[in-house]
Amino acid sequence: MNSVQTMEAPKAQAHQGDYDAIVIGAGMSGLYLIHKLRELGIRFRVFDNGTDLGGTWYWNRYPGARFDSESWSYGFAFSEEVLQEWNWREHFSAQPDTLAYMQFVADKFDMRRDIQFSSELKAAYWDEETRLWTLTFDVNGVTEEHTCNLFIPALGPLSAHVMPVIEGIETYEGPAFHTARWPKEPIDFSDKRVGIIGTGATAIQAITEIAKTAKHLTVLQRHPNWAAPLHNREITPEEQADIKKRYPEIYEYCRNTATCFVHNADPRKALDLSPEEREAFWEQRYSEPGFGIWVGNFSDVLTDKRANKLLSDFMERKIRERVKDQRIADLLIPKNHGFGTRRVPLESGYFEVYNQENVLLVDLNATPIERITPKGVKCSDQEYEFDLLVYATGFDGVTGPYDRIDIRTSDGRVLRDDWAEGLPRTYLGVQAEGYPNMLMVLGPHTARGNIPRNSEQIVDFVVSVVKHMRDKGYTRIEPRAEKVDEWGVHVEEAAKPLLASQIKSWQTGVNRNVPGRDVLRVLGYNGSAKKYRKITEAVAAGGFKEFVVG
Ligand code: NA7
Repeated sequence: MNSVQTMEAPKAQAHQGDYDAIVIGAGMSGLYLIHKLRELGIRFRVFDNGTDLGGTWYWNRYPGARFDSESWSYGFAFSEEVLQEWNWREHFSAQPDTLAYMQFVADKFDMRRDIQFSSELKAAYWDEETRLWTLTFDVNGVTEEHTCNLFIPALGPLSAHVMPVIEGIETYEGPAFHTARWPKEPIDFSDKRVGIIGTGATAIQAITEIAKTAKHLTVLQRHPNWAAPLHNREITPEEQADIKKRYPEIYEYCRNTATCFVHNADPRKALDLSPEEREAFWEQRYSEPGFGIWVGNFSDVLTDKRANKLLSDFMERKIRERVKDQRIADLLIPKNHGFGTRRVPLESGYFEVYNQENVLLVDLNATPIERITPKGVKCSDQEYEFDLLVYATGFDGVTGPYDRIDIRTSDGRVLRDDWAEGLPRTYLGVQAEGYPNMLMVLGPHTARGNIPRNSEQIVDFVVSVVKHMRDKGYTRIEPRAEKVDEWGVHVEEAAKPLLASQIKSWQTGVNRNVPGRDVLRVLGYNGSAKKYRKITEAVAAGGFKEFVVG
């Protein structure tokens, strides 16, 4: 008996189940899990509701969809061969290239043989007696059940897309698509009057692209978002060679930043500097690619209202410089949040779109939508007719994908009820209190930023848990109650300094189209990705004493 075994729960006779582990989701996290679980040699299977792999990059194929993280910081780090063989075309890869990359990796390692597609998880039931999860899938209209000891949802924080709640939405007669359910065939906009609802990160990409060719584009805006230039361009052969040489260095750097991006905060405070010094720094950041203007800014701009106001004023001036009609510029300047307190969309000519003759911005605060009609959208002043209607209305973030599955236990717990209000109760965001053997990847209360880097940390931890259980012959794991309490307090404390914690967005769990989702919640871990990794590594090194196993 070693010290870990003294913490065992009473042993029960576990049943075998169809699999040792079932993974839900064949996105970046799911594919990395395939690689790692194969190494363990356990019996596992991945299920995904798409007809192919890709997750976010499979579903979000709307025009203009692309990375806001540097391509070369986003990919899988686990295979030196892939790193050397794959050539990213652009510094910020477009969706088709990213999907092609994921297919390349899947093909190279023959990953599809471990995945069952077109399988939507509807319910998951934990039976304490057998120590098995029974997962119920809808497979092209047919119900299928599979049992497993370990249930590993890798659902992605932004996979539950949300349609707006607008009267008459079902009456629209033309083609209409949510951006996360965009058709696979290309659409010709040149003969179309297009309407788009929403002005978040997705819409900002889609609007910029659609406006290039649309006969006419009407943007229906409720609230504007701040956006900063992406500065994308093709990767030169010299840069390609340099990137390939520096991969280990790049990934190591990312792993040690707060958000796993190649940008890190400048330790100086905006408020300690002269206006000239601040301005020069912000001009520099504004002219550089990527998220530097957001997460590579002065250390106080995301935590101190006065510093944030100065930065927001700078960004406002930029919008005013780029938009000719100052009445339109007024409408494009956010009034309900400061720069960086929501996920910052990166843009490639977004503001200039509003200088085009074929684009109209409708302010829904002045003229709210009354209903959707067979021909288009009726606002309080007039009806707009469209040949195509685009819903860029976002997601029920982080907990939404879990809420859509009927997850319950033989003790009578139901996850969506447990998480209906307040703070989801988790340990490290990997296990939800009361749900043994469910190991979440990128669940609530995990660090987020550059998603593959974040998920890599979590998958490494989850797989270390699985390995520990396999090595010791355990069939049940759940976190100790006091550890759940401690993690909840820590997560709340970590969120306090951030101005973003007070701003309504998907990141704070707010979605006005989802009943009950109008209250601010802490859904991420804001104590830095580096700290999160150190904590999980310490838990693993200490023999998982924070969990009750048996
Ligand atoms: P977001 O950022 O949640 O944006 C959704 C947008 O849809 C936002 O502008 C909303 O306006 C708008 N919206 C939603 N419902 C309505 C109705 N009923 N009427 C008018 N406008 C509406 O989602 P995205 O997909 O853009 O981005 C999500 C993440 O994906 C992004 O952060 C990246 O990480 C990738 P509102 O602000 O609520 O007034």
